[in-house]
Amino acid sequence: MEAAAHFFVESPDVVYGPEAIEAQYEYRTTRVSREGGVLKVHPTSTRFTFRTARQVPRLGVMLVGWGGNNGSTLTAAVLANRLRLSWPTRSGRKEANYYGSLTQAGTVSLGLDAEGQEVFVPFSALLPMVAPNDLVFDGWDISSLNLAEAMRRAKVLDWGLQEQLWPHMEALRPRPSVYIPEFIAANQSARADNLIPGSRAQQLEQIRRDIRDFRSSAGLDKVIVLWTANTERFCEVIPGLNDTAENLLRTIELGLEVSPSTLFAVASILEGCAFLNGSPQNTLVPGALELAWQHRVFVGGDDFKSGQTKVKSVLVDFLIGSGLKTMSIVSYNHLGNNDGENLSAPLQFRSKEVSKSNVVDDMVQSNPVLYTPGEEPDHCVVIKYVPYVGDSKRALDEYTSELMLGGTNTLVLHNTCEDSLLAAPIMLDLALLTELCQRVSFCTDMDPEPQTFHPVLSLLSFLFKAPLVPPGSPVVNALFRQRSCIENILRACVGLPPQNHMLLEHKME
Ligand code: NAI
Ligand code: DG6
Repeated sequence: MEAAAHFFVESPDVVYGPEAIEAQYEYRTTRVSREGGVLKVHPTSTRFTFRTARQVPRLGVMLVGWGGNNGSTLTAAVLANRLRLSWPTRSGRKEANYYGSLTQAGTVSLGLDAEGQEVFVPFSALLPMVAPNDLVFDGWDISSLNLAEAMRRAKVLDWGLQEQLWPHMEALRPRPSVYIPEFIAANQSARADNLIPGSRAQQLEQIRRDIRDFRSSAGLDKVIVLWTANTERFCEVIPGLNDTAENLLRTIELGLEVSPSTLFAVASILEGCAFLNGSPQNTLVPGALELAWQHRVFVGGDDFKSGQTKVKSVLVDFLIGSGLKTMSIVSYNHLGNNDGENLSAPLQFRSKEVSKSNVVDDMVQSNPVLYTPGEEPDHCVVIKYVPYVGDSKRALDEYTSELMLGGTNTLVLHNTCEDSLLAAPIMLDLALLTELCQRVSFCTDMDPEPQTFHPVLSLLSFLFKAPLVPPGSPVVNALFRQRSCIENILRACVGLPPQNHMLLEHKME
């Protein structure tokens, strides 16, 4: 890879102005129509102008569930990188890095050099992005432990690293939060000692004050709010209660049923801050989505796609994409962290079961050669809480597919990893990519009025198990399609064609 991460696109279609990068881009795609049983495919072309503001803001990230394993680990990771920490372990000295982050540790190919070799740069070099080391953190937790104590409770990081981080994390203390016991497991009640009192409307106001306070006291240009608190049970979507923005706001005013996560989403939207949901529950009920649309605020979700599901969204894509008929997927995992304990309760497990189970739908539906309408593989998800293993999650998966002429192919996978060390870089990417999207606007020849991306930021699908998409938009779960979406949209913003992997230059005489 090139040592220098900076590059310029030399093209009459791309202008690097003092304030923005403007790129003319030809979006070539197809429309398909059905006429008398025949599919007609029409190539189409639309001219876009993308504009990306170059000024990178001072960005604050507020984590709901800051004192949890993910929250404390992400905060520690950014501090460890900023302070360039290294620490001894039994397998040698380790240095802080951002492995697992698409933007920080992933690369993209810019094309071929004079020798016909591909030139790669870090993903983060494609467009001006906030540097993770510059992020400022704050947040809420129903548990009052400071971030140093929370890091120790999480038992994720090596002791030598914890010791160095301790003085930097001790002063960080989560703000009180909203605790509504029926939404999370009863086994969480013991840590609920840091609570916002009052009615739902008063709690909403307090969250909004917290956001404003953080923004002004830390001198921030922007704040993004990310839910990384316990998985809640699903909230019923009921007409009149939470089906429209107006009804949802009235529900809060009247103190009717609303989940803590929805309360945080509403507060963020009303403060003009993007809200991202890292847990599986249906936080972004229709009323919250409508509110986001009304306020033109980005929302994204649901449920970080970290380990087992990431592999599933690669493996099943590979199997079905290769023409093998996957008929059974059995995913078992056990873990011993607080997330695991919360998920040992049936209603919270159910939220996770749903988000882990729907991740192959698009791949199955993409192949009518293998699957008749409505046919789908058996898909079983099991999660067990085993305290001893702590944050080290063990996942076992079995995929059974039909081969030609009656054959069977069974793949079995075993994966062990620190759950929070997979989740933290995903949280980082979510914040950085969302912030970047806030600086992108575009127009087309047909519609010269500048617009931004749809408030439901489906570009983040790569990072979520159950991606939220705008109404009517297809849900894509296949991991490399999701990655290509991000890469190609970022490339479009600097006037580069989509990555096509054809390498025709190397297929000619
Ligand atoms: P954790 O249980 O260690 O942390 C959650 C934190 O949220 C706790 O400190 C808890 O006190 C706090 N909390 C609970 N309700 C709250 C509320 N209403 N307001 C503020 N704080 C509240 O869990 P962990 O491991 O950090 O995971 C967080 C979430 O991310 C879970 O929902 C989990 O399912 C989800 N997730 C985790 C992944 C991973 O790989 N670690 C991947 C995908 C999702
Ligand atoms: C057990 O499944 C706990 C969960 O919170 C997961 O660790 C988390 O959702 C990550 O799941 P996955 O399937 O992306 O590894």
